[in-house]
Amino acid sequence: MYRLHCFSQSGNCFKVAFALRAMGAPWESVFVDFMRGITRDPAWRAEANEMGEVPVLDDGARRLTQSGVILQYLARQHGRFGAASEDDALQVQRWLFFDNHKFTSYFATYRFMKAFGPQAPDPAVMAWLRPRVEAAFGIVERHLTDRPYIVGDAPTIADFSMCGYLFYPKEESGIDIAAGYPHIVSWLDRLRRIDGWGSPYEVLPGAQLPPRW
Ligand SMILES: N[C@@H](CCC(=O)N[C@@H](CS)C(=O)NCC(=O)O)C(=O)O
Repeated sequence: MYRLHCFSQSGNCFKVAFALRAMGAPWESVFVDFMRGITRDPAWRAEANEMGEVPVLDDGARRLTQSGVILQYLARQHGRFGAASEDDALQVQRWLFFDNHKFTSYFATYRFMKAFGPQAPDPAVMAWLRPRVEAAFGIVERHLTDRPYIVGDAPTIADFSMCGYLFYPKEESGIDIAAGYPHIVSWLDRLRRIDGWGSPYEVLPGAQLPPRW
């Protein structure tokens, strides 16, 4: 039984939860009260993750963090959603890095400030971030023009990683993906059809909160 330390607003946690469900792996959630600041508590950091981040996955005595590492571990353990060849494995890794640096990262930051930040977002910061979000989305939109999944002809952990924040309500980010990125929308429809898909607020623990700003 895996234990996933997580909370519902976290698309990084959703990446792992979706993969666990799609792989049919037994898991339970450990609710992390992120919104009340538990991950900034030195005791939590000492016990759970010195980086102050979720997801954290326990597999028995083994504790892993970083969604990209966890996804690669699960793909290896279960022989599912990995790559079909060595070249594809390199491509999966390439997209995981891009996702962590730019695609998830800029969008998740933008959404967090818009929906859950402690104060109203600074317009100058949002104006700086928005074109970076759009540039990353443009790259993925073009990539998906003539292929069904991020790598190869079947879903891989690269898809689980990159879709992590894209099933949340558009009001949270204020960015309407459906309006601007048709190939991303079709890809998300394909991912919704994978056995085990569920919406993040059904799959992860913790109440849905209305966007604050
Ligand atoms: N690259 C990390 C990012 C994890 C991450 O940023 N998680 C957020 C919650 S969604 C977090 O814990 N942030 C706390 C912080 O950045 O201090 C991953 O993919 O696991």
